[in-house]
Amino acid sequence: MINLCGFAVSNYYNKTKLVLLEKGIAFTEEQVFPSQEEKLLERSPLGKIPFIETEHGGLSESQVILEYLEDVYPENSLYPADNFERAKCRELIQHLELNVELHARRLYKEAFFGGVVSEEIKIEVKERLDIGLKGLARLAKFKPYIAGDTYTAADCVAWLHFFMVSMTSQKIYGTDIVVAHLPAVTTYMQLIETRPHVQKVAADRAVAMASFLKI
Ligand SMILES: N[C@@H](CCC(=O)N[C@@H](CS)C(=O)NCC(=O)O)C(=O)O
Repeated sequence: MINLCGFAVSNYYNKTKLVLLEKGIAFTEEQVFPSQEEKLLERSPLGKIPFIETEHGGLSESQVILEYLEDVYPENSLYPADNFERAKCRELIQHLELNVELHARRLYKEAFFGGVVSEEIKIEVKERLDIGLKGLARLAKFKPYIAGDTYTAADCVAWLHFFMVSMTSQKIYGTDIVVAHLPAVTTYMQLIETRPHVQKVAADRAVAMASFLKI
């Protein structure tokens, strides 16, 4: 049985959890917070979450976990069958994470944790987000799913990261930068949220956010 470690505020934890749920893989959840304590570093090399524990050992990095789950549990695949379409799906995920979410992440301290981010960083992050989201707008299909007519891993990732980036940009810039670049996103988010497993992850996230974050 897979043990998923982390906490339900984290979009990367929720990504892994949603994939496990959508694929119908049995798992347990263990609440773990990131830290640099040796006890955690023995389980997660950088002290980050999420990580999973399997009968073969531990695994970190949500995308690596996702790929592992696809390899070991090919049923209920979250990738298209065609090789090129699979690659396009992974391309979307990579752009979402490296060129959008990772930049927005620099603002989370002020958006969610009561900290302060300098004006300089806010300006720099806005520039990066504009470039990242413009690129994503060229790739995203919304027909009706982000990679085309099938629900894929890219939707699991997009739904989670769009939520965080939208909320962050509204708090920091007073405007929803995701909607500004991707007007179809509002209808898209509503469509994704009709899925029962998405609703379960959203409900758990709401409970976790209310207790952990100063929002
Ligand atoms: N690339 C990693 C990102 C994971 C990540 O950044 N997790 C955050 C929580 S959302 C964390 O553990 N942060 C603590 C830290 O950066 O030390 C993945 O995909 O799993």
